[in-house]
Amino acid sequence: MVGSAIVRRLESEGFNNLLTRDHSQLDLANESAVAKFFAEERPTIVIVAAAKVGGIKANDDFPVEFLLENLQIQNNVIRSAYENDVRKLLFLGSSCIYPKFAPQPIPETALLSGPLEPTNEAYAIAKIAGMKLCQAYWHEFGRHFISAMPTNLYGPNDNFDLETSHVLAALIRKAHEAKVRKDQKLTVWGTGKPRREFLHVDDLSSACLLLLEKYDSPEIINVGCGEDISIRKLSELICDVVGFDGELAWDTSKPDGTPRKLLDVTKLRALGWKPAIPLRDGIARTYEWFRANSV
Ligand code: GFB
Repeated sequence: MVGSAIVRRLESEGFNNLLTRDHSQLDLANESAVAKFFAEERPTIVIVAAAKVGGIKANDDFPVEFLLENLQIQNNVIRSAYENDVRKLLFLGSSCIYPKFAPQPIPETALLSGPLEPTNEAYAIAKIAGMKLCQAYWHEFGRHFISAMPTNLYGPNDNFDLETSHVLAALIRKAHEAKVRKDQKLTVWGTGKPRREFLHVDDLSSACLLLLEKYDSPEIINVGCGEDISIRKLSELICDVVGFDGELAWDTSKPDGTPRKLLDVTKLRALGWKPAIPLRDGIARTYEWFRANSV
């Protein structure tokens, strides 16, 4: 989802010198394959958007894969970038790197100030290791490897699998299928009380370009829209956009995760960036994409 959005953005800006490989062409967890790719292609700028990602359940069920695969991917890519003299590298982390009970909105300084949310601890530890590796290359070798921490993302090419997806994609699918089946109710995980901040992936890609052009610091920088919404309100909004008018039921056997995750985006705003896609429009566009692309 993130990689394809960044490619769309770069192509629309006229870049015709992009080096991309999909998973079937290059396994980023394979150290020697990554080293060979970098040595042959010699990229000047690298964006590390590839990662093993998933929603709250996938993170909770597969901590080994989330920790190992992410460490492998980022270690291979970041080290190869160093060895092949990449001029600038952007590593994408996640807002889940911050402590479960971080102050809200969460400033970058909250990093490592308290315990993590247990459902995504493995993923968060991997992402923290990735940004620390970028900082280490900056401090030890003067490399301009920067790290951005995006909030919860959604948009075209999201994963709509109900077991492994994030909440927004899951609810689009659930509401659509409930509408088609003419169900009376739709079941949402948890209590509906947690609050999340959602950013359309096309807004993330515009922020990434701006950071590559204007941001030059080893300190992490948050990327978010600056507003959050409860899962209950999000569910109602999605049902409204999709056109499902049944009732919501709550499956409280499923975890809520962190109670609130709203990023402080003061640093990013100071660079002159703001999001362009309001949540309702973004959901409508993503629903259109889902209908056009789901089998
Ligand atoms: O999006 P989500 O899976 O991830 O869940 P997190 C957000 C909230 O939505 C949780 C609730 O409180 C879920 O219980 N929810 C309600 C649902 N219905 C559903 C549903 O059908 N599917 C899903 N998936 N959730 C992830 C982390 O945390 O956020 C990752 O696990 C990553 O590591 C990502 O950082 C951005 O926001 O809780």
